[in-house]
Amino acid sequence: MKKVAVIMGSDSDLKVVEKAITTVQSYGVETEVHIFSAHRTPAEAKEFTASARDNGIGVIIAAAGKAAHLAGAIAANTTLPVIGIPIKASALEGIDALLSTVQMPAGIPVATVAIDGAENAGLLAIQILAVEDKSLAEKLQSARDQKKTSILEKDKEINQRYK
Ligand code: RP5
Repeated sequence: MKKVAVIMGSDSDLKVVEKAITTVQSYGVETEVHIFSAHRTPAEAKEFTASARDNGIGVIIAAAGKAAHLAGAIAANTTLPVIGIPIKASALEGIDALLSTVQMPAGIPVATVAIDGAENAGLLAIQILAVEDKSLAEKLQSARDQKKTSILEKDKEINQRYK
């Protein structure tokens, strides 16, 4: 099975990014985690990305805050799908990172999740791998079914409580 690479621009992003890592791993998919920065370690980011496909990576998650060009810079060097997580890391509450990550010019797409949306980034990576993997698709469906059951139970409970 292909691995999911999880790249963050700084170790200060880890408290948010960890949820993407644990979400991917909870589906039994291996992760490869790195700190690479588009502006502090651009050569290392490029070298990793250019060889990612040959190294068994299927999807890359890239998280960064402030002027967050990491996901776009990574996407420039691979045709693997890249998922961007804009991190809330500045006085602008993550809007800066959201716009920097999501507003990619045509030709180099980055699938951007919500500000600090690490869990959805992990789930989207699994959904991409599940296109070719039936057992992953079944696990995803079963997780959704469990969530639905729990929400319906909460609905019953709240409905009773306020009668
Ligand atoms: C970005 O700048 C990183 O992704 C991080 O979100 C932000 C701040 O980095 P540090 O100054 O905390 O290392 O490149």
